[in-house]
This record gives sequence, structure tokens and C-alpha cells, in this order.
Amino acid sequence: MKKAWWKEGVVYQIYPRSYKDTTGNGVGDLYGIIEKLDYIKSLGVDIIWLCPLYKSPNDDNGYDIADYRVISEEFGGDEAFDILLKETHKRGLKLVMDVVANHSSDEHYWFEESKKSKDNPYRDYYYWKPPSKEGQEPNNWQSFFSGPAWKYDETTQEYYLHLFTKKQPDLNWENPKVRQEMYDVLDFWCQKGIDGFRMDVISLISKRLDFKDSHAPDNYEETIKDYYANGPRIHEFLKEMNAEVLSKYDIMTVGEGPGIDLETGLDYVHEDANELNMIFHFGHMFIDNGPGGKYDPIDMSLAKFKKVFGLWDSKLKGKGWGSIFLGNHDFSRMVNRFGNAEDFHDESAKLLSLLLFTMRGTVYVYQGDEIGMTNVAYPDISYYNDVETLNAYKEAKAKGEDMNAFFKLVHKQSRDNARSPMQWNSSENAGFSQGKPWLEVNTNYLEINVAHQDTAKDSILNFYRKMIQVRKDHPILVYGDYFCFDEDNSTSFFYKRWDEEGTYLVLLNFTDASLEIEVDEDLSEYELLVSNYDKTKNSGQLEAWEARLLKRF
Ligand code: ISL
Repeated sequence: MKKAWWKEGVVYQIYPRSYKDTTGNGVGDLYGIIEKLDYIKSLGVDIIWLCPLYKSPNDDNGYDIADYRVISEEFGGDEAFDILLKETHKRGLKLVMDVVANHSSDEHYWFEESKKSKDNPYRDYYYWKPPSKEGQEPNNWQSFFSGPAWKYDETTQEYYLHLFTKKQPDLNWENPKVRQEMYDVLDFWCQKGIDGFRMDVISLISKRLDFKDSHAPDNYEETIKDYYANGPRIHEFLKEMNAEVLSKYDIMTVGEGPGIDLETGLDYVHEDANELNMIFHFGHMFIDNGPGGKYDPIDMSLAKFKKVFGLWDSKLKGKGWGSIFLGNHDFSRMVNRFGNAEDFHDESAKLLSLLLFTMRGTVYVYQGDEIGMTNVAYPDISYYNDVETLNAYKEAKAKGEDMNAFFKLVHKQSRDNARSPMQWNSSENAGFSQGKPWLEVNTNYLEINVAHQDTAKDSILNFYRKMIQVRKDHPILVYGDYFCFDEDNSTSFFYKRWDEEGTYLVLLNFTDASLEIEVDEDLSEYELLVSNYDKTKNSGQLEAWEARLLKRF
């Protein structure tokens, strides 16, 4: 296994709007991040990934970019960014930018030109189609965020494609000029000295040009896989991007990929492919989605979850590299999804941290997970901001669904669960802002906050710090082989990590009751390195949500 800084580094993901506001306007900003750099450094992480910072009308909170070279004034503008980059590097941390190459904002100059006339030089920067014979949308594709993926534009009487909101028109990557524009953008940021890119929905940039109707438009996963993702020229485009820009810099790249699965994943990250270093797949993150997607949930199965980790590990082993994450700005809080946030909050948050830092792959920690932040449950829909949530709500209402039941799903599934402001301390607004936060602070900030956990020796925060250090001190946890002992049961997760120099055991109890340890290993040969309970000795039983890391002496 070839070694690399981005394989060993731990990434900390920041959603800037929600991190720290220094102006009192209720929106987090870059000076807020600068203020918190010493805190970030204290975690032991190496790399900061910032969600989009660019000029944007914020229809999708920055994932709709109006100018790829300009930092949003709301966040402090270009000057603040330059200071942030300098201060980040001064502390030995690296900085990764989020870039959205699949679509721009409809307020980007390219689109404003494109919609003016059919012969505008920017017309082919986007996908325009005439109405169908019946005078309808060109096909039955649905947007990720509800409703048709096409919007009619009066000026030229054609539809344009938008796989996300109607303010996020899809860029036409078939057009070499578009590709060059994007490579120039990437180059611009590399020249500034950034250390990598997280590439939004990169799996969607190559379209199937026949634009065939989906055979199952309501089946979310199938439609993405069969119609939207992994299009015919995806690898050609990524190889070109790599040759033109990425390969010229010592940067890391991670592509986000709805529709990337076990069959297609390795092609993006194979060490000989010269495309991307890593991808985010959602194998474990969509386990609790039914055919209709997140608002059609099914029970989460630990056995399936474990299989996803095992299958991906063996697929990538020796050939590519994985990303290990359990949450980000698009999902509910990980302690609510995979732990027991009600009865074993601290134990299960620590267990999940032990899982993250003992898996093979680069670990990504989402802001707030290091203190066990939980889902919000705002009292009514007017408190929500996320466009996906609001559109889904409107659609359910229009269909006449039981809105009480649907609102319970909003509590469980809304992306705003991950976007409520960072809980810094027990002062007003959790120390996030002196003004009214753009999104309401979680009411539990008096119990769950950084200041409190910083000083409490046995806090979740200090457990994260310890686990990050343990991973650094034991590189076998980064590079070593992986084997799961008990893939089929849905109560425990027992695995080992090893190479010729040493062996580690990870024992995780995912239940509210105690559990016998059953592994084909002699436990007396192992010493206890870390436990999320106050334990110094190994025993044959795990308590509720107990997690242990053992090392063979
Ligand atoms: O958010 C999701 C499920 O709730 C995903 O389906 C998500 O829309 C998909 O993974 C793409 O996400 C990325 O691109 C979106 C943006 O809204 C997300 O925040 C971003 O992570 C469009 O740019």
C-alpha cells in the first residue's frame, strides 16, 4: 500500500454558515473559522474541508455558485479567505475547497447569457431541449429535490436541465469550452495554494445524451444509477481534468458520488487510473432508505452496514483508497442514525468515533460530531431552511399526505439536522452568534457544547482527541488489513486490523444490553488500548454500547 499524507490525515468538515459568526448577522463566516483554528488544531486533525464559500444566491446554501473565483461577501470575501488560508497553513493544517462542477447557479454569467437566445455563445454551456411532442418536459426525469428536472424558459421557449433545484442548471460537459472553464477554475485555486478539492456530485457530469425516460422515475436509487450517474464519458473527463490540472499539484481529491457503487467505484480511484484519490459512496448512508428515498425510510440493518464496509474494503484493497465517514451536511446526525442518542448518547457517540478511527481509509469528521451533536426537532416547518426539506414537504402536501406523519419524517431526515449552529458554549445562541442565527440552535446546547466538553476529561470531545492520536501512533490502523468476524449478526461489530508488525481488535456492542464477546482469537494475548467505559482490563463481556480497541502484545 503506497503511503500518502492524505491517506493518514484526518479531515474535519466545516459548514461555514453554521460554524461561527463574528459579525452578528446570524450567519457563520470565515473570520469565525479563523477564530476557531486553534480549536480545530487541538482536535489533532490535519485537513479542513470547507463547504462552498463562493458568491451565491444561496438557493442551496452555496451549492449554487454564481462566480467560481469570488468568495461570498457574506463570508468575509476574498480578503478573509486569504487570511484563513495563511493562518491554516501557519498551523500546519491543510485546506480543501468544495467545488461544484456539475451545475452552476442560474445567476452565473454563463447561464444569464445562455438563456438569452439560441445562438448565444454560451447557449451550449447548458442542456437546452425543446418541449416534447405533447408540449411537456423533454423526459420524465425528476430532480433530486422534488418535481421535474426540467424548467421551461419563456425567452427561447425551451427547457433546461437541472438535476437539483431550478436555480442549479446542469453544465454541459460535452462542450470543451465548459471543461476548460472548469479546469481554469481548479487551477486558479491551486495557484492560490489550496491543498485539494472535494468535488460535488462528480458522478453526474457526463450525461447519457439520449435523455431516455426513466423506467422507474419514483425509484430514487435506480434512476440515479441507470440514468444520471456514471455516464459514458465520465472517466474520459476525469482523466482529462487530472492531466490538465490535478496532476500538476500535490493536492488531494475526493469526488462525491450519488450512484457510485461497488461495480463502478474503483474506476474512479484506481491508483493507475489518474482520476481522483477518493470518492464518497453512500452504500452505508442509504441503508435506511426505501425505494422512494429518504422520505420512504426502512429500518437500519447493522448486518448490511457491516457488509458495506467489508465489501468496499476488499474492493479497494491495494488498488485504491476509501473515505470513512458517518455523517456530513446532507444527513441526520450520526449519533441519531447509528447510535442511541436518547439512552446511551455519550457511549454510542464514542463507539462511533472508535469505529471511524479504526477503519481503513481517510477519516472525515463532520463539525459537531466531535461533541455528539444531535438532530434538531423544530416545532414547525417554518423553522426549516433546507431546500430539499421544503420541497419534499410541499410535494407531500400537494399529494394530500398525512402531514403529521410527514413532519415526523422531517424531524428524522432533514438535512437541517446537520446544519443547526455549532454549539460552542452555554451562552446565548450557544456562542455561535450575537445576532439571530440563520437556523435555530438546538435546544440541548446547555448540555452539549465545546466549552463544557473541553474541560471534562471523559467527554466525547476528549475521546475524539484521544482516538485521533491513537490512529497517528498506530499506522496499522490506517494501512493494515481488515477482517470482520461477525458480519451476519446485527448486534455487534467485531473486526481486526493487522499487518506483519502487529494486530488490533475492535469490539463494538451496538445494543442497549450487555453482550458476550465471540471472536476466534485468544483475548488473553491482547492488551486494552482504549475503551469508552472507564475500564483498564479486558473481560469477556461488553456493556451496552461498549467499544474497545485491543492490541496484541
Ligand atoms: O442530500 C442528499 C440526500 O439527502 C443527497 O441526495 C445529495 O443531494 C446528493 O448526495 C448530492 O449532494 C451534494 O450536491 C447537492 C447539495 O445540495 C449537497 O449539499 C451536496 O453535498 C447539490 O449541489
